[in-house]
Amino acid sequence: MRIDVVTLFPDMIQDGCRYGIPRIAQEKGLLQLGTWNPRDYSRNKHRNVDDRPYGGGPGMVMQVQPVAEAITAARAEGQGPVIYLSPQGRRLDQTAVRRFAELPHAILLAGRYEGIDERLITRHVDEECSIGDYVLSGGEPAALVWIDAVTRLLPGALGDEESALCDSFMDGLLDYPHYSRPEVVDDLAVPAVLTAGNHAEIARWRLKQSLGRTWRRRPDLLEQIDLNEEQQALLAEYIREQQTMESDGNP
Ligand code: 4GX
Repeated sequence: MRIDVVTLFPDMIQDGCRYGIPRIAQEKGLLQLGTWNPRDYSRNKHRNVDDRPYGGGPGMVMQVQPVAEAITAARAEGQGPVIYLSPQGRRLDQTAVRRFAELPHAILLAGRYEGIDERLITRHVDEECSIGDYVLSGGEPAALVWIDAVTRLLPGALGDEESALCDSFMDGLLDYPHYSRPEVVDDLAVPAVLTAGNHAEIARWRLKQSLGRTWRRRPDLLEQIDLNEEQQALLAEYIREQQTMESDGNP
């Protein structure tokens, strides 16, 4: 996959992709990363790329011409959509990440200042994408989130192909708890089922924990999926055990 990022801070993107999976994906040739700085396309002697908003008000707006030309330059690198990172976009979730990971090319537009001229969106942006309902000071951290989530799904990027299949969200559920050595930390022991070596029981326990945690912490996610009979039975078991603990007065 090739990803081109239009940004006033190309080093933020390049440096952020020098770690972890995005780094490994680049080293393996699975990810090609390019950055395009609108400032390089400014016709202003001070290399300005912003101007005051029509209608007044605080802050500055990114100008059409330098951003449009940076996008045009990035377009020469592939056929992918232009995706503008903004809180007005459709929320990024794992379903969208899987869809993006199938693209051979994408151009990410990371804005600064109070925003970009709306006509850039009208003419040059194919899709708006939000990483969550909060306001960043620029699109670059959102672009890095996008790149990280997408890159780890590129075939061969994780090394251990099973990891992505076992992900939290693979079945639309939260992750189960993980443990490693030592067997006891302070007064906290590893759940006995994980050390007993019955792999069917371990899988059953993990699925039950995933279901139970999703039920407790993210009931909105449970509403989006249809549980099969095994899953319904395991969740019922989890809820029953939960109620038993409450009436026992145990934590
Ligand atoms: N998920 N931001 C975009 C620039 C901007 C400012 C005002 C339009 C209007 C964000 C998010 C996000 C901050 C990126 C503002 N654009 N991006 N940037 N949440 O907060 O993606």
